[in-house]
Amino acid sequence: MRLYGSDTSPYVRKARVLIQEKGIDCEWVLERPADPGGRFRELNPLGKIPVLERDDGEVLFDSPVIVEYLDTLSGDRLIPAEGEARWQVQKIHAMADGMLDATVARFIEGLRPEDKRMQEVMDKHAKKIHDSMAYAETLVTNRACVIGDRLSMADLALAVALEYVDFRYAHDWRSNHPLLAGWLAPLSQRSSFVSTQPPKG
Ligand SMILES: N[C@@H](CCC(=O)N[C@@H](CS)C(=O)NCC(=O)O)C(=O)O
Repeated sequence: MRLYGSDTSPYVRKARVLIQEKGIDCEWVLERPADPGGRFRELNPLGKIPVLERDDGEVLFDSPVIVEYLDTLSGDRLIPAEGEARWQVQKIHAMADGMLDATVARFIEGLRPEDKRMQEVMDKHAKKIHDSMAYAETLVTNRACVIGDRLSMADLALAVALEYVDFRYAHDWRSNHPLLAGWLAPLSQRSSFVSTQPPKG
């Protein structure tokens, strides 16, 4: 089984973190959308990463689909199969993905020449990020896990999103969200996070 994607994509990182957390046998193939060609383009008509190529030849894409499939392959489920916990975990997973979408969009707008850059667009995306952080701050009060008392995809996705904000929209969010900062710190030390950090520079 192979996972195609770059070392900077947070959507790819979600899958790589889950693969490590669950000890799944899956090869990571480094492919970047900025480079020409790439097997992922042959496999995904949307031309996006991550893409998962299974040993039976089937292909899966879009990170929520990939991580849910991988989660079924071994050990305890990080996305509960049923019950209220499933909906709560998937809600936070979706919010974290929305934070990623907003951070990517804000970053891309910021790359435009200054005279073409629209500040209101950047502010709109920044507000989504800040409001989601404030929402998450209410969930981590005195708790190690976002949903229930076990590590779940909600924790992994939210931690990936917060670290992606540090990567592409570096600013001091920790002063305004001290509980969230305290919750993230030990997760960032897990080997699944340390070994999938985006490259510096
Ligand atoms: N909803 C998708 C988003 C994936 C995505 O936007 N990936 C970016 C890299 S971070 C990409 O492949 N961009 C290239 C393109 O859109 O052409 C997912 O969760 O997998």
